[in-house]
Amino acid sequence: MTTADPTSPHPAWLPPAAFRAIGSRQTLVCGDGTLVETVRDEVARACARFGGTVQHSTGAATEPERTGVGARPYDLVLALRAAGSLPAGAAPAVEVGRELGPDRGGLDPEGFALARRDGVTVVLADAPAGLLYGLFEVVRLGAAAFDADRAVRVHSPALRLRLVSHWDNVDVHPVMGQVERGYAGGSIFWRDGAPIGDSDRIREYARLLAACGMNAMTVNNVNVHGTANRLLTDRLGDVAAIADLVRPYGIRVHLSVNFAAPVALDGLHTADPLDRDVRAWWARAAGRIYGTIPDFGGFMVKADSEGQPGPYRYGRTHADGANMLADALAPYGGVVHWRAFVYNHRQDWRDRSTDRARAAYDHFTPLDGRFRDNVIVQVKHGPMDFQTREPVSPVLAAMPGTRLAVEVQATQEYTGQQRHVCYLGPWWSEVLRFAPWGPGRPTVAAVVGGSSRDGDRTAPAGDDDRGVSAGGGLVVVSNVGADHYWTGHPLAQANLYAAGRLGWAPDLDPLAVLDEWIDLTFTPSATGDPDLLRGTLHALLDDSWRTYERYTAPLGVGFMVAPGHHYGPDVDGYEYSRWGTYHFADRDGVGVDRTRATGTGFTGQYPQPWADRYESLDTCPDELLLFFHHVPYQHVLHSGSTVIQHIYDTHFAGVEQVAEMVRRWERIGPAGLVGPALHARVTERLAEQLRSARQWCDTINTYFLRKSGVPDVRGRRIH
Ligand code: GCV
Repeated sequence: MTTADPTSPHPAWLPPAAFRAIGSRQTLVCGDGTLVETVRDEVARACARFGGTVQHSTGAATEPERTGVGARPYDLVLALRAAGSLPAGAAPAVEVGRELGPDRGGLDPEGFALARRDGVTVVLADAPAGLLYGLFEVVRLGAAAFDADRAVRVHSPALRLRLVSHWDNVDVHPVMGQVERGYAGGSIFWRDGAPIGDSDRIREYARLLAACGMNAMTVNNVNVHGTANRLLTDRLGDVAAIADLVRPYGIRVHLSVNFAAPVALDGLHTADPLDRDVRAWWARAAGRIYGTIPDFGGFMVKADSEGQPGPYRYGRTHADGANMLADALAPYGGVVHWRAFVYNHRQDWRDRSTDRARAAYDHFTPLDGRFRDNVIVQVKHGPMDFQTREPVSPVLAAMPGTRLAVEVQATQEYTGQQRHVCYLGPWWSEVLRFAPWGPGRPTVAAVVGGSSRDGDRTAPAGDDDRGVSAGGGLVVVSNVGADHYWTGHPLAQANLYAAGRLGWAPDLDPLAVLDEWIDLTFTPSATGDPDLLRGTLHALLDDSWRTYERYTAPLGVGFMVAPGHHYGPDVDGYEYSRWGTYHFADRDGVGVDRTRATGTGFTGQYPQPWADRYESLDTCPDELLLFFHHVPYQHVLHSGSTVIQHIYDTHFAGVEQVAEMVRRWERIGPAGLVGPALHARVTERLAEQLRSARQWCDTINTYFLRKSGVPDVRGRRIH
C-alpha cells in the first residue's frame, strides 16, 4: 500500500496493483449492457496502467478482425453466453461453454463459471451481473488466475440479497450526529440536510461493494426524521442521483421509511395500514419512486421500536403494516425489509418476567406465514442488540413461512467503535454456520438463503410458491464514512469486506477471507518482507474479537457499557434501567436466569437440542453461561475455572494481548511495509485500544472483586 493521498479516498481492497495481472494481458469482453460496460471499463483502466489490451465484442461485432486481434489467443475472456459466436482467439471459451452446456441448466443471474483452458482464462455468465462478479473473482485470484489449467467451476451467491444498511442521517441529529453510531467521520451521502455531492466517492464505494459481493444498500438511517422523510417525495431526486452512481456496479438502492410518513409529510390524520387513504398514499409514493428509479430495491422499516411509529398505535399487527407497504411495492418488484428489533424500551425493572431477549420472538412468531412474499423480516443476529457475545436469535429458527434476513453490525457500536481492532468475520461466520436444529440440520445461512425448508418440519407445504424459498439474505450495518480510510480504523475495512464475502459464500473460512483482503489491500513492496506483514496482520486481527471479549464482556454478559454513546465500561450503566437489565450481579452471583425452570423461559424459544442444552448448567456453553443462568461466583465452568477467576484471568489476558498487538505493529513500522500515514493511524488507534483495555480490566475486575469479595487466586493487583 502506498502512502495515503489525503485528497482521494483510500483504495481499500481495490488498489490499482490488484489489477496488475489482468491489466498486463489481452482480454476479450463479450456482451451488452451497463454492467458489461463496467467490466470493459475496469479492464480498460487496468490495461491503460499495465500495458495490456481489451477488446469488447457485442452481439453485433463478433468477428475476430473486427476486434482487431485476429486469431491471436486472448489471456482472458469474459463473455455472456448469449453474446453470440466468439472469435477464433477465444476458442477455449467456446469449449468451456460447450462443457457447461445447456444440460447444466442456466447460471444464477449473479453467477458465473470460471475455468482456464489452453492458456485462456474464461469467465462465462448468463447475465451481466455474473460477469461483473466473475471479473472481481479474477482480480482476487491475481496472477494465479493465469497459471495452471482450472476445471470449470460454477460460482453463485448463497444469499440472494446482500445489503449494506446505512444509519446515515440526512440532517445532523442533535445527539447522534450525521451518522448514527458512525465512527468514520461524516456521511458519504449527506451533509447538513443536503446531498454531499461527492459522486466519485459514491462510485468508488459501489465498486468496493461489488468487489466484495454486495448488491444493495439503504442510503438513510432506519430512524427516519426531518428531511429524511422527504426522500420519498420532493427529495427523491437525491436518491435517484445515488442510484445512478451505484447502478453500474449492480447495487440497488433501498430507502428507510417512516411508517407515519403519510401523517408527517401530507398531514393525513392516520397512518393506519388498513386505511384506504393511507394505502393509496403509499401506492402513489411507490409509483412515483419507480417512475424515477426503475430498479429501486424497496423499503426498510423500523416500526414500533425505540420510539419509532408503527402499526401498534392503530391496533394493527406488524404483518398488517409490512403487507401494506409490500402491496404498494409489489407491482414493481420491490421488497420491504421489516425489522424484528421490537422490544419494550420502557421496562419496569421490578418486573422480573420482562426479558428483552424474548421480545422479537414473542412479537413476530405468531405472525409467521402472514407476511407477503415480498416482505423480509429482518432479524438481528442475537436476541439483544449486537453485543460482543450473544446466542443466535431463536427467531431465525421459528418462522418457516416467512422470508428472513439476518442483520449484523459492521459499525462497531459495541465492539470498540473502530478505535479497537475487532475483526468480526469469525463472529458472523459462527452465526451463519449455527445449526438451530442441531448438527447436520440446516444452518442460519440456509434459513436466510432460503434453502432450509426441511429445517422445521412444520414448514407449510408448497411454500416455495410463496417466495419464501428466496430467503431474505444478509443485512450489514455499514461502518463506512467520509474518512480517508472509509472506516476510521484502516483495519476495520476487513469487516465490510468480510460481510460481503460471507454473504456470498457463508461457508468461507473467515481467516481465508482475511487473507484475500490482505492480498488485495496490501501490495507487496519491493523491499519489505510480505510474510512479516501478513503475519503481523493475522496476529492483530485473527483473534481480535475474542480478545475484545476477554477484556470487556465475560461469559455472555452484555451492556456493561457507558449509556448513550456505548464506549468504555460502566458495569451498572444500564442495570435496572428502562432499557433492560443485563447482569443482575449481587454479592452472591451474576447472570440472567433465562431458563424455563426458574427464569424468564427464554430457553424455550429454541428448538431442540438447544432448548435443553442452554437450559442445563451441565451443557450450556461457557461463553454463554451468564446469558442464560444466574450462578454463584464460585460456580465451576467446563474450563475448570470458577466464574470469578475466569473474569479476572480473561481481563488480564485481554490487556496483555492488546499490548502484544501494539508491539507487533510497532515492529513493522521501520520496515516500511505499509505507508507511514496508515501505520501512524493504526498506531494511534492501538494506543487508545490499550488504554481502553486497561480501563475495562480495572473497572470490571474491581467491580467484581468488591461485589463478590473473592480475591484473585493469583494475587494480582486489582484496584
Ligand atoms: C439505529 C441500537 C442502537 C441504535 C440503533 C438501534 C437499531 O439500539 O443503539 O442507535 O438505531 O440499535 O438497530 O435500530
